[in-house]
Amino acid sequence: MLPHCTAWPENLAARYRTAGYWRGETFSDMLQARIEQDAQHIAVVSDRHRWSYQQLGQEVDRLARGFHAMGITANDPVVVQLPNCAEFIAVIFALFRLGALPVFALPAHRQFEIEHFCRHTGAVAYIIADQHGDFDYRVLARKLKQEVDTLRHVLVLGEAQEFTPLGVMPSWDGDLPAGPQAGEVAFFQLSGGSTGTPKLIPRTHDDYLYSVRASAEICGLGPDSVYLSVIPAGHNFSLSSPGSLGTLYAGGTVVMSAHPSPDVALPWIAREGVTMTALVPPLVPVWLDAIQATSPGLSSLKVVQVGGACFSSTMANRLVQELGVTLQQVFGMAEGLVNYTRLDDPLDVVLHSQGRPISPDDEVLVVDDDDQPVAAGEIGHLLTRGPYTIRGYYRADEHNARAFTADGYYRTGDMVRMTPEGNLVVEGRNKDQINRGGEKISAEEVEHQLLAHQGVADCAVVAMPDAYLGEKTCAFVIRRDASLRSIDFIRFLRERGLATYKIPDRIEFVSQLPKTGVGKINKKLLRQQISMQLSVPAAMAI
Ligand code: OOB
Repeated sequence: MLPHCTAWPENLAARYRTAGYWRGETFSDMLQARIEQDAQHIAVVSDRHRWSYQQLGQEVDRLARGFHAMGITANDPVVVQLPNCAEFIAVIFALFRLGALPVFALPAHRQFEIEHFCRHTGAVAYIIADQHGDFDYRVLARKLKQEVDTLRHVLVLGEAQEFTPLGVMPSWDGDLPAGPQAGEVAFFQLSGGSTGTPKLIPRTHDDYLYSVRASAEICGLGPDSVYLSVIPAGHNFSLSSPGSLGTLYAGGTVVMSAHPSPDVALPWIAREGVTMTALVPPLVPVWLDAIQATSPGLSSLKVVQVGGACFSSTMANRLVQELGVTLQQVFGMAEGLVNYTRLDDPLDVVLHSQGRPISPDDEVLVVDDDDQPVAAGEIGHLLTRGPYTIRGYYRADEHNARAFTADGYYRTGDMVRMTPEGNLVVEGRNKDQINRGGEKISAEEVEHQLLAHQGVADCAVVAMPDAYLGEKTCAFVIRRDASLRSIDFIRFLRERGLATYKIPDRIEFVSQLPKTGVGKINKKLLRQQISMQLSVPAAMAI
């Protein structure tokens, strides 16, 4: 395995192979098999492309040859930050072909995060779109090229300016080197994180493809499936649960929506006969309202998955009643474990639980603070290990010692209970994180950034309730100078290049921070304080 990654113990690896989970198949093998099966079937559709499996294969080959000609080779990390588009799929399969390692950045990441990914992995290339939304990624690339020594190439989808256009790559007519082995790391996912810097998650072809294949089976995907990808394509949910990779595995069609808003995403459903899509909870009421207003033709849509953050059973019920679709709740994590309600589960299970693991070999423990199993049905910490759950983050020995138990269970940081039927219900969290409608924010990371401002004497970042996103971010700040206002700190964080979704939604100035008995900041109290404050109408607040 790649250095600084933790392999599964050999006895378990052997068992996962014997059980048929790890089949020695790489992503390139998978695509090749689909091309041989039905070359003319449509594989990927987006604003500008409509590629059959054969055309996708040709595009992957063209890109792989271009990357190779540029000197990108096996185990070279490549930060990929593309919006949802057909090229995203072609780029990652081209990198997989060479054994280069995509790092799946989110379109919302900015200089702070991208620079960290580049430095931490020693990335040799950065692949972007020229612009997306109101952001010009070339400006960011220009700064990065100056800062990061290892970064040799910037490849741009669209107007490349001084960089290399993805559309016109150097060519290589010779043989390409042999591809990677299935046991090797294929790419890095990103952790939502609860520490100072986002952690990188190494996933192998073997382990990821198992989760992809099993997810496609659980979700009943086949060649007739048309999957609409609306949340960022590199996120574990839209990539593999079953996502675009699961759809390609099943020989179906992936439709890439450049934006999740209903005006962009909904027209695809009737146009392409979309059968399945995946949403984060805040999108559900927005879509439902838009559907009521415009009643687009949605008869093809059979399954809507919702996951990434807590989803209220009231909204779940509304979704089922108003759309007449099958809802599937998905509780997953980029580190591995993914739980699904099954398509034939009774409505009660679908509305009130987050489902059960993919694999019979997913080991799931619900434990107390001393890692002892709680009584059946009680709430506890969720620990897990299994055939597609990592054993360690990349280059993070110190953190790994805390994030995993001695016998290799990943501490998810989620508080759950298990129903008598074996379904998990997410009851809360014991990680220092804000889940802003599915976007995860490490409180510590934002605190570090705020503390870099000379005017901040101390601070604490916590979640506050929000009717639309579920949670938003509130920073309690002790400022050194009373003339400093919220906008000064927000501007400071923006200028440091922190992703917009991590910028606190609210800053409360305080003269001290409450402490626990052992002298740590009492975040529980701060969370209570801000939620009480928010529930009191402003005129009544003292
Ligand atoms: C997905 O992956 P990540 O890595 O962005 O976030 C994982 C964390 C979980 O540990 C949990 O805290 C939270 O997100 N979460 C949920 C949830 N699904 C994820 N909390 C409550 N209810 C749910 N249904 O978010 C992810 C990865 C694959 C599939 C789906 C989601």
